[in-house]
Amino acid sequence: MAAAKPDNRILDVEETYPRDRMTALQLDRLRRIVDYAKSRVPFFKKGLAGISGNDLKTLDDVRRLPFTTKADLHKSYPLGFLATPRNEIARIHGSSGTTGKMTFVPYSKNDLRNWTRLVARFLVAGGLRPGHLVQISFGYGLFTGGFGLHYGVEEAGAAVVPAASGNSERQLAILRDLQPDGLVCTPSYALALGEAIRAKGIRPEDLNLKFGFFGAEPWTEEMRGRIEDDIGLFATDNYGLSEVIGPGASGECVERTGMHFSEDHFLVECLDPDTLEAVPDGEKGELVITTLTKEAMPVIRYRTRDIASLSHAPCPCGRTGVKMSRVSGRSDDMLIIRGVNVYPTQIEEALLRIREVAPHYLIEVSRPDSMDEAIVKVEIVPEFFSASMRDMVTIQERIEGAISSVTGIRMGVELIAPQTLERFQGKAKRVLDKRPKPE
Ligand code: DLL
Repeated sequence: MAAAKPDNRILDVEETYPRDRMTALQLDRLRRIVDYAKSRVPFFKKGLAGISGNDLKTLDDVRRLPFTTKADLHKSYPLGFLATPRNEIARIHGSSGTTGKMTFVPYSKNDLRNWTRLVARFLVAGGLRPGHLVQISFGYGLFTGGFGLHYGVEEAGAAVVPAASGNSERQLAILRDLQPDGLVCTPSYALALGEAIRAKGIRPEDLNLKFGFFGAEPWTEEMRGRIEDDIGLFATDNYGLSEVIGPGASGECVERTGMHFSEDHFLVECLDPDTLEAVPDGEKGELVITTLTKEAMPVIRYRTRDIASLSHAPCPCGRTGVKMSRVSGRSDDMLIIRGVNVYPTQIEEALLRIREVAPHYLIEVSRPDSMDEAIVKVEIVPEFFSASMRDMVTIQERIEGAISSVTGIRMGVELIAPQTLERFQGKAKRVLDKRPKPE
Protein backbone atom coordinates (compact mmCIF):
# COMPACT_ATOMS: atom_id res chain seq x y z
CA MET A 1 0.00 0.00 0.00
CA ALA A 2 1.26 3.46 -0.89
CA ALA A 3 1.66 5.98 1.95
CA ALA A 4 -0.74 8.94 2.19
CA LYS A 5 -0.27 12.04 0.03
CA PRO A 6 1.79 14.55 2.04
CA ASP A 7 0.65 18.13 2.52
CA ASN A 8 1.90 20.83 0.17
CA ARG A 9 4.67 23.20 1.20
CA ILE A 10 6.74 25.56 -0.93
CA LEU A 11 10.31 26.49 -0.08
CA ASP A 12 11.05 29.56 -2.23
CA VAL A 13 8.91 32.40 -3.49
CA GLU A 14 10.56 32.11 -6.93
CA GLU A 15 8.72 28.81 -7.32
CA THR A 16 5.45 30.74 -7.43
CA TYR A 17 6.36 33.77 -9.54
CA PRO A 18 3.61 34.79 -11.95
CA ARG A 19 4.54 34.18 -15.59
CA ASP A 20 5.34 37.80 -16.47
CA ARG A 21 7.65 38.18 -13.50
CA MET A 22 9.43 34.91 -14.26
CA THR A 23 9.79 35.83 -17.93
CA ALA A 24 11.36 39.17 -17.02
CA LEU A 25 13.79 37.49 -14.62
CA GLN A 26 14.70 34.85 -17.19
CA LEU A 27 15.30 37.40 -19.93
CA ASP A 28 17.50 39.47 -17.68
CA ARG A 29 19.52 36.41 -16.65
CA LEU A 30 19.71 35.08 -20.20
CA ARG A 31 21.19 38.35 -21.43
CA ARG A 32 23.80 38.27 -18.69
CA ILE A 33 24.74 34.64 -19.16
CA VAL A 34 25.19 35.15 -22.90
CA ASP A 35 27.67 37.99 -22.33
CA TYR A 36 29.32 36.14 -19.46
CA ALA A 37 29.77 32.87 -21.36
CA LYS A 38 30.97 34.68 -24.44
CA SER A 39 33.62 36.60 -22.57
CA ARG A 40 34.96 33.56 -20.74
CA VAL A 41 34.60 30.37 -22.78
CA PRO A 42 36.30 29.99 -26.19
CA PHE A 43 33.47 27.78 -27.50
CA PHE A 44 30.89 30.50 -26.79
CA LYS A 45 33.17 33.30 -27.95
CA LYS A 46 33.15 31.66 -31.35
CA GLY A 47 29.53 30.47 -31.39
CA LEU A 48 28.09 33.74 -30.11
CA ALA A 49 30.19 36.05 -32.26
CA GLY A 50 27.91 38.72 -33.66
CA ILE A 51 25.30 38.49 -30.89
CA SER A 52 25.28 40.00 -27.44
CA GLY A 53 22.89 39.87 -24.52
CA ASN A 54 21.32 43.19 -25.48
CA ASP A 55 20.25 41.81 -28.85
CA LEU A 56 17.84 39.48 -27.08
CA LYS A 57 14.54 41.37 -26.91
CA THR A 58 12.25 38.54 -25.79
CA LEU A 59 12.79 35.01 -24.53
CA ASP A 60 11.91 33.69 -27.98
CA ASP A 61 15.18 35.21 -29.16
CA VAL A 62 16.91 32.30 -27.44
CA ARG A 63 16.30 30.59 -30.79
CA ARG A 64 18.96 32.82 -32.29
CA LEU A 65 21.59 31.18 -30.10
CA PRO A 66 23.49 28.09 -31.24
CA PHE A 67 23.10 24.72 -29.49
CA THR A 68 25.66 23.05 -27.25
CA THR A 69 25.99 19.28 -27.51
CA LYS A 70 27.71 16.51 -25.59
CA ALA A 71 30.17 16.28 -28.51
CA ASP A 72 31.08 19.95 -27.99
CA LEU A 73 31.83 19.21 -24.33
CA HIS A 74 33.95 16.23 -25.33
CA LYS A 75 35.95 18.34 -27.76
CA SER A 76 36.81 20.68 -24.89
CA TYR A 77 37.74 17.85 -22.52
CA PRO A 78 38.64 18.09 -19.67
CA LEU A 79 37.72 21.62 -18.55
CA GLY A 80 37.46 23.72 -21.72
CA PHE A 81 34.02 25.04 -20.69
CA LEU A 82 35.34 26.38 -17.40
CA ALA A 83 34.20 30.00 -17.10
CA THR A 84 35.87 30.96 -13.83
CA PRO A 85 39.54 31.06 -12.83
CA ARG A 86 40.60 27.57 -11.87
CA ASN A 87 41.10 28.52 -8.23
CA GLU A 88 37.39 29.41 -7.98
CA ILE A 89 36.32 25.83 -8.60
CA ALA A 90 34.72 24.47 -5.44
CA ARG A 91 34.02 20.94 -6.67
CA ILE A 92 34.13 18.83 -9.81
CA HIS A 93 31.64 16.09 -10.67
CA GLY A 94 31.55 14.00 -13.79
CA SER A 95 29.56 11.55 -15.81
CA SER A 96 30.60 8.83 -18.16
CA GLY A 97 27.25 8.56 -19.94
CA THR A 98 26.29 5.78 -22.30
CA THR A 99 29.25 6.36 -24.61
CA GLY A 100 31.80 5.77 -21.85
CA LYS A 101 33.55 9.10 -22.49
CA MET A 102 33.95 11.24 -19.41
CA THR A 103 32.60 14.75 -18.99
CA PHE A 104 33.83 16.81 -16.05
CA VAL A 105 31.53 19.42 -14.56
CA PRO A 106 33.05 22.12 -12.34
CA TYR A 107 31.01 24.07 -9.76
CA SER A 108 31.79 27.39 -8.08
CA LYS A 109 30.81 28.04 -4.45
CA ASN A 110 27.70 29.85 -5.64
CA ASP A 111 26.83 26.98 -7.97
CA LEU A 112 26.97 24.58 -5.03
CA ARG A 113 24.77 26.89 -2.96
CA ASN A 114 22.19 27.14 -5.73
CA TRP A 115 22.30 23.44 -6.45
CA THR A 116 21.71 22.57 -2.80
CA ARG A 117 18.70 24.87 -2.69
CA LEU A 118 17.25 23.44 -5.90
CA VAL A 119 17.46 19.92 -4.55
CA ALA A 120 15.84 21.05 -1.29
CA ARG A 121 12.99 22.55 -3.35
CA PHE A 122 11.91 19.25 -4.85
CA LEU A 123 12.42 17.36 -1.61
CA VAL A 124 10.12 19.78 0.23
CA ALA A 125 7.70 19.62 -2.71
CA GLY A 126 7.57 15.83 -2.33
CA GLY A 127 6.89 15.95 1.43
CA LEU A 128 10.27 16.19 3.21
CA ARG A 129 10.22 18.25 6.39
CA PRO A 130 12.70 19.24 9.12
CA GLY A 131 13.05 16.38 11.56
CA HIS A 132 12.78 13.64 8.96
CA LEU A 133 15.59 11.16 8.38
CA VAL A 134 16.55 10.18 4.84
CA GLN A 135 18.53 7.20 3.64
CA ILE A 136 20.55 8.12 0.57
CA SER A 137 21.30 5.02 -1.46
CA PHE A 138 22.85 6.74 -4.47
CA GLY A 139 26.51 6.40 -5.27
CA TYR A 140 28.69 9.09 -3.70
CA GLY A 141 31.43 10.13 -6.06
CA LEU A 142 31.68 11.72 -9.47
CA PHE A 143 27.97 10.89 -9.99
CA THR A 144 25.91 13.90 -8.90
CA GLY A 145 23.18 11.85 -7.20
CA GLY A 146 24.81 11.12 -3.83
CA PHE A 147 26.33 14.48 -2.96
CA GLY A 148 23.54 16.46 -4.66
CA LEU A 149 20.80 14.82 -2.64
CA HIS A 150 22.91 14.76 0.53
CA TYR A 151 23.26 18.53 0.78
CA GLY A 152 19.70 19.07 -0.42
CA VAL A 153 18.29 16.94 2.40
CA GLU A 154 20.35 18.89 4.94
CA GLU A 155 19.24 22.18 3.40
CA ALA A 156 15.62 21.08 3.83
CA GLY A 157 16.36 20.72 7.55
CA ALA A 158 16.20 16.94 7.54
CA ALA A 159 18.88 14.43 8.53
CA VAL A 160 20.89 12.11 6.29
CA VAL A 161 22.11 8.54 6.52
CA PRO A 162 24.66 8.45 3.69
CA ALA A 163 24.21 4.74 3.00
CA ALA A 164 25.57 5.07 -0.58
CA SER A 165 24.66 2.38 -3.10
CA GLY A 166 25.19 -1.36 -2.90
CA ASN A 167 25.38 -3.86 -0.05
CA SER A 168 21.66 -4.56 0.21
CA GLU A 169 22.10 -6.36 3.54
CA ARG A 170 23.43 -3.19 5.12
CA GLN A 171 20.75 -1.09 3.41
CA LEU A 172 18.09 -3.29 5.00
CA ALA A 173 19.71 -3.07 8.41
CA ILE A 174 19.63 0.73 8.18
CA LEU A 175 16.01 0.73 6.99
CA ARG A 176 14.94 -1.57 9.79
CA ASP A 177 17.07 -0.29 12.65
CA LEU A 178 17.21 3.47 12.00
CA GLN A 179 13.66 3.71 10.65
CA PRO A 180 14.26 6.50 8.10
CA ASP A 181 11.26 8.45 6.80
CA GLY A 182 12.61 8.84 3.27
CA LEU A 183 14.55 6.82 0.72
CA VAL A 184 16.61 8.26 -2.13
CA CYS A 185 17.86 6.07 -4.99
CA THR A 186 17.12 5.04 -8.56
CA PRO A 187 13.69 3.49 -9.10
CA SER A 188 15.36 0.24 -10.14
CA TYR A 189 17.34 0.10 -6.90
CA ALA A 190 14.14 0.79 -4.96
CA LEU A 191 12.68 -2.32 -6.60
CA ALA A 192 15.73 -4.38 -5.73
CA LEU A 193 15.51 -3.18 -2.12
CA GLY A 194 11.80 -3.97 -2.04
CA GLU A 195 12.60 -7.50 -3.10
CA ALA A 196 15.34 -7.84 -0.51
CA ILE A 197 12.98 -6.55 2.18
CA ARG A 198 10.42 -9.23 1.35
CA ALA A 199 13.06 -11.93 1.12
CA LYS A 200 14.08 -11.08 4.69
CA GLY A 201 10.49 -11.39 5.84
CA ILE A 202 10.31 -7.67 6.68
CA ARG A 203 6.89 -6.12 6.03
CA PRO A 204 6.42 -2.52 4.88
CA GLU A 205 4.66 -1.85 8.18
CA ASP A 206 7.84 -2.83 10.04
CA LEU A 207 9.51 0.15 8.38
CA ASN A 208 8.81 3.84 8.78
CA LEU A 209 9.27 4.85 5.13
CA LYS A 210 6.85 7.54 4.00
CA PHE A 211 8.60 9.12 1.01
CA GLY A 212 10.68 7.94 -1.89
CA PHE A 213 12.57 10.46 -4.03
CA PHE A 214 13.55 8.58 -7.15
CA GLY A 215 15.31 9.71 -10.28
CA ALA A 216 18.36 9.46 -12.52
CA GLU A 217 16.74 7.02 -14.98
CA PRO A 218 13.50 6.62 -16.94
CA TRP A 219 10.62 4.83 -15.20
CA THR A 220 6.88 4.55 -15.68
CA GLU A 221 3.66 5.11 -13.69
CA GLU A 222 3.30 1.33 -13.60
CA MET A 223 6.73 1.08 -11.98
CA ARG A 224 5.76 3.73 -9.43
CA GLY A 225 2.70 1.62 -8.51
CA ARG A 226 4.81 -1.48 -8.00
CA ILE A 227 7.39 0.30 -5.84
CA GLU A 228 4.73 1.95 -3.70
CA ASP A 229 2.93 -1.36 -3.17
CA ASP A 230 6.20 -3.07 -2.35
CA ILE A 231 7.63 -0.68 0.21
CA GLY A 232 4.61 1.38 1.24
CA LEU A 233 5.75 4.93 0.52
CA PHE A 234 4.76 7.98 -1.52
CA ALA A 235 7.10 8.11 -4.51
CA THR A 236 8.04 11.20 -6.47
CA ASP A 237 10.18 11.63 -9.56
CA ASN A 238 13.00 14.12 -9.95
CA TYR A 239 15.15 14.93 -12.94
CA GLY A 240 18.45 16.51 -13.83
CA LEU A 241 21.70 15.92 -15.63
CA SER A 242 25.30 16.60 -14.70
CA GLU A 243 25.93 18.94 -17.60
CA VAL A 244 23.35 21.44 -16.37
CA ILE A 245 23.69 20.86 -12.58
CA GLY A 246 22.78 17.28 -11.56
CA PRO A 247 19.55 16.44 -9.70
CA GLY A 248 17.39 19.49 -9.00
CA ALA A 249 16.62 20.77 -12.48
CA SER A 250 13.02 19.66 -11.93
CA GLY A 251 10.96 17.58 -9.54
CA GLU A 252 7.41 16.52 -8.78
CA CYS A 253 5.14 18.12 -6.21
CA VAL A 254 2.56 16.06 -4.34
CA GLU A 255 0.12 16.39 -7.26
CA ARG A 256 2.46 14.20 -9.31
CA THR A 257 1.32 15.50 -12.67
CA GLY A 258 4.77 16.43 -13.92
CA MET A 259 8.07 17.80 -12.65
CA HIS A 260 8.25 21.55 -12.03
CA PHE A 261 11.34 23.16 -13.50
CA SER A 262 13.15 25.75 -11.41
CA GLU A 263 12.78 28.33 -14.13
CA ASP A 264 14.66 31.03 -12.25
CA HIS A 265 17.78 28.92 -12.89
CA PHE A 266 16.98 27.16 -16.16
CA LEU A 267 15.40 28.15 -19.43
CA VAL A 268 13.88 25.04 -20.96
CA GLU A 269 12.72 24.47 -24.50
CA CYS A 270 11.04 21.41 -25.98
CA LEU A 271 12.02 20.92 -29.62
CA ASP A 272 11.30 18.48 -32.39
CA PRO A 273 14.64 16.61 -32.48
CA ASP A 274 14.65 16.50 -36.29
CA THR A 275 13.47 19.97 -37.29
CA LEU A 276 14.65 21.65 -34.04
CA GLU A 277 11.43 23.69 -34.06
CA ALA A 278 9.54 24.20 -30.80
CA VAL A 279 6.70 21.73 -30.21
CA PRO A 280 3.47 22.84 -28.51
CA ASP A 281 2.66 22.04 -24.87
CA GLY A 282 1.73 18.41 -24.40
CA GLU A 283 3.68 17.19 -27.40
CA LYS A 284 6.86 15.20 -26.94
CA GLY A 285 10.18 16.62 -27.99
CA GLU A 286 13.80 16.91 -26.89
CA LEU A 287 14.47 19.08 -23.87
CA VAL A 288 17.02 21.79 -24.51
CA ILE A 289 18.26 23.62 -21.43
CA THR A 290 20.08 26.90 -20.88
CA THR A 291 21.58 27.49 -17.44
CA LEU A 292 20.75 31.02 -16.26
CA THR A 293 22.92 31.24 -13.15
CA LYS A 294 25.74 28.70 -13.42
CA GLU A 295 29.14 30.35 -12.93
CA ALA A 296 31.73 27.63 -13.35
CA MET A 297 30.20 25.89 -16.36
CA PRO A 298 27.30 27.67 -18.01
CA VAL A 299 25.70 25.91 -20.97
CA ILE A 300 23.57 27.54 -23.61
CA ARG A 301 20.84 25.54 -25.35
CA TYR A 302 22.25 22.22 -24.18
CA ARG A 303 20.71 19.35 -26.13
CA THR A 304 19.83 16.84 -23.42
CA ARG A 305 18.60 14.10 -25.83
CA ASP A 306 15.86 13.46 -23.25
CA ILE A 307 12.38 13.11 -24.70
CA ALA A 308 9.49 14.57 -22.69
CA SER A 309 6.68 17.10 -23.04
CA LEU A 310 6.10 20.40 -21.24
CA SER A 311 2.93 21.78 -19.67
CA HIS A 312 2.19 25.34 -18.57
CA ALA A 313 -1.20 24.35 -17.11
CA PRO A 314 -1.73 25.78 -13.60
CA CYS A 315 -0.90 23.36 -10.80
CA PRO A 316 -3.07 23.13 -7.66
CA CYS A 317 0.12 23.17 -5.56
CA GLY A 318 0.66 26.84 -6.39
CA ARG A 319 4.01 26.41 -8.11
CA THR A 320 4.16 28.11 -11.46
CA GLY A 321 7.29 26.44 -12.84
CA VAL A 322 6.63 24.73 -16.16
CA LYS A 323 6.13 21.00 -15.70
CA MET A 324 7.87 18.31 -17.71
CA SER A 325 6.33 14.90 -18.19
CA ARG A 326 8.19 11.74 -17.32
CA VAL A 327 11.12 11.18 -19.63
CA SER A 328 10.03 8.55 -22.12
CA GLY A 329 13.65 7.88 -22.95
CA ARG A 330 16.78 9.37 -24.40
CA SER A 331 16.81 9.80 -28.13
CA ASP A 332 20.04 7.74 -28.05
CA ASP A 333 18.19 4.87 -26.30
CA MET A 334 15.39 4.76 -28.81
CA LEU A 335 15.36 1.40 -30.54
CA ILE A 336 14.45 1.20 -34.18
CA ILE A 337 13.09 -2.27 -34.68
CA ARG A 338 12.05 -3.15 -38.21
CA GLY A 339 11.73 0.57 -38.83
CA VAL A 340 9.47 1.25 -35.84
CA ASN A 341 10.67 3.56 -33.06
CA VAL A 342 10.35 1.98 -29.64
CA TYR A 343 11.41 3.25 -26.22
CA PRO A 344 12.20 0.77 -23.46
CA THR A 345 9.70 2.63 -21.23
CA GLN A 346 6.88 1.65 -23.63
CA ILE A 347 7.77 -1.97 -23.11
CA GLU A 348 7.94 -1.45 -19.34
CA GLU A 349 4.50 0.12 -19.40
CA ALA A 350 3.06 -2.86 -21.32
CA LEU A 351 4.75 -5.45 -19.10
CA LEU A 352 3.73 -3.98 -15.78
CA ARG A 353 0.07 -3.83 -16.72
CA ILE A 354 0.15 -7.57 -16.28
CA ARG A 355 -0.12 -8.64 -12.68
CA GLU A 356 1.88 -11.83 -13.08
CA VAL A 357 4.91 -9.97 -14.45
CA ALA A 358 7.68 -8.90 -12.09
CA PRO A 359 9.30 -5.52 -12.78
CA HIS A 360 12.55 -7.05 -14.03
CA TYR A 361 13.13 -7.33 -17.74
CA LEU A 362 15.73 -7.19 -20.49
CA ILE A 363 15.13 -6.36 -24.13
CA GLU A 364 17.46 -8.23 -26.47
CA VAL A 365 17.65 -7.08 -30.06
CA SER A 366 19.47 -9.00 -32.77
CA ARG A 367 19.46 -9.35 -36.54
CA PRO A 368 19.73 -13.06 -37.32
CA ASP A 369 18.73 -13.09 -41.02
CA SER A 370 19.01 -9.42 -41.90
CA MET A 371 15.68 -8.91 -40.09
CA ASP A 372 15.54 -7.27 -36.65
CA GLU A 373 14.32 -9.52 -33.91
CA ALA A 374 13.44 -8.41 -30.40
CA ILE A 375 13.00 -10.74 -27.48
CA VAL A 376 11.82 -9.46 -24.14
CA LYS A 377 13.09 -11.57 -21.26
CA VAL A 378 10.84 -11.08 -18.31
CA GLU A 379 10.62 -12.48 -14.82
CA ILE A 380 7.37 -13.78 -13.41
CA VAL A 381 6.17 -12.91 -9.91
CA PRO A 382 7.17 -15.95 -7.78
CA GLU A 383 3.62 -16.96 -6.81
CA PHE A 384 2.58 -17.12 -10.46
CA PHE A 385 5.63 -19.02 -11.66
CA SER A 386 4.24 -22.44 -12.39
CA ALA A 387 5.14 -25.82 -13.83
CA SER A 388 1.95 -25.79 -15.87
CA MET A 389 2.83 -25.22 -19.49
CA ARG A 390 -0.68 -24.00 -20.19
CA ASP A 391 -0.53 -21.28 -17.52
CA MET A 392 2.86 -20.08 -18.70
CA VAL A 393 1.84 -19.97 -22.37
CA THR A 394 -1.29 -17.99 -21.49
CA ILE A 395 0.78 -15.40 -19.61
CA GLN A 396 3.30 -15.26 -22.44
CA GLU A 397 0.58 -14.60 -25.00
CA ARG A 398 -0.96 -11.87 -22.88
CA ILE A 399 2.42 -10.17 -22.58
CA GLU A 400 3.02 -10.40 -26.33
CA GLY A 401 -0.40 -8.87 -26.94
CA ALA A 402 0.24 -6.04 -24.47
CA ILE A 403 3.61 -5.20 -26.03
CA SER A 404 2.19 -5.20 -29.51
CA SER A 405 -0.73 -2.96 -28.51
CA VAL A 406 1.60 -0.39 -26.88
CA THR A 407 4.46 -0.44 -29.41
CA GLY A 408 2.71 -1.50 -32.61
CA ILE A 409 5.13 -4.33 -33.31
CA ARG A 410 5.35 -7.96 -32.32
CA MET A 411 8.22 -9.01 -30.12
CA GLY A 412 9.07 -12.42 -28.75
CA VAL A 413 8.65 -12.95 -25.01
CA GLU A 414 10.70 -15.32 -22.92
CA LEU A 415 9.44 -15.99 -19.42
CA ILE A 416 12.18 -16.60 -16.96
CA ALA A 417 12.36 -17.75 -13.38
CA PRO A 418 12.17 -15.25 -10.53
CA GLN A 419 15.54 -13.83 -9.41
CA THR A 420 17.34 -14.59 -12.67
CA LEU A 421 17.98 -11.19 -14.23
CA GLU A 422 20.58 -8.76 -12.98
CA ARG A 423 19.52 -6.30 -10.23
CA PHE A 424 20.88 -2.76 -10.38
CA GLN A 425 22.30 -0.54 -7.68
CA GLY A 426 22.42 2.54 -9.92
CA LYS A 427 20.97 3.15 -13.34
CA ALA A 428 19.37 0.03 -14.82
CA LYS A 429 20.40 -1.41 -18.19
CA ARG A 430 17.31 -2.63 -20.00
CA VAL A 431 18.58 -3.19 -23.52
CA LEU A 432 21.09 -5.56 -25.03
CA ASP A 433 21.44 -4.61 -28.68
CA LYS A 434 23.42 -7.30 -30.48
CA ARG A 435 22.91 -5.89 -33.96
CA PRO A 436 26.05 -4.95 -35.88
CA LYS A 437 26.82 -1.25 -35.31
CA PRO A 438 26.85 0.94 -38.40
CA GLU A 439 30.42 2.06 -39.23
O1 DLL B 1 21.38 11.25 -13.31
C1 DLL B 1 21.37 13.40 -12.23
C2 DLL B 1 20.38 12.91 -11.26
C3 DLL B 1 20.81 12.26 -10.11
C4 DLL B 1 19.02 13.11 -11.45
C5 DLL B 1 19.90 11.83 -9.19
C6 DLL B 1 18.09 12.72 -10.52
C7 DLL B 1 18.54 12.06 -9.38
P1 DLL B 1 23.57 12.06 -15.15
O2 DLL B 1 24.25 10.89 -14.55
O3 DLL B 1 24.36 13.07 -15.88
O4 DLL B 1 22.81 12.88 -14.05
O5 DLL B 1 22.44 11.49 -16.11
C8 DLL B 1 21.53 12.35 -16.70
O6 DLL B 1 19.81 10.66 -16.65
O7 DLL B 1 19.90 13.10 -19.24
C9 DLL B 1 18.34 11.48 -18.28
O8 DLL B 1 18.54 10.73 -19.46
C10 DLL B 1 18.47 10.56 -17.08
N1 DLL B 1 17.58 10.99 -16.00
C11 DLL B 1 17.87 11.73 -14.92
N2 DLL B 1 16.77 11.88 -14.14
C12 DLL B 1 15.76 11.22 -14.77
C13 DLL B 1 14.38 11.00 -14.49
C14 DLL B 1 21.83 12.38 -13.24
N3 DLL B 1 13.78 11.45 -13.39
C15 DLL B 1 20.53 11.56 -17.49
N4 DLL B 1 13.67 10.31 -15.40
C16 DLL B 1 19.46 12.46 -18.07
C17 DLL B 1 14.24 9.82 -16.52
C18 DLL B 1 16.28 10.67 -15.96
N5 DLL B 1 15.52 9.98 -16.83
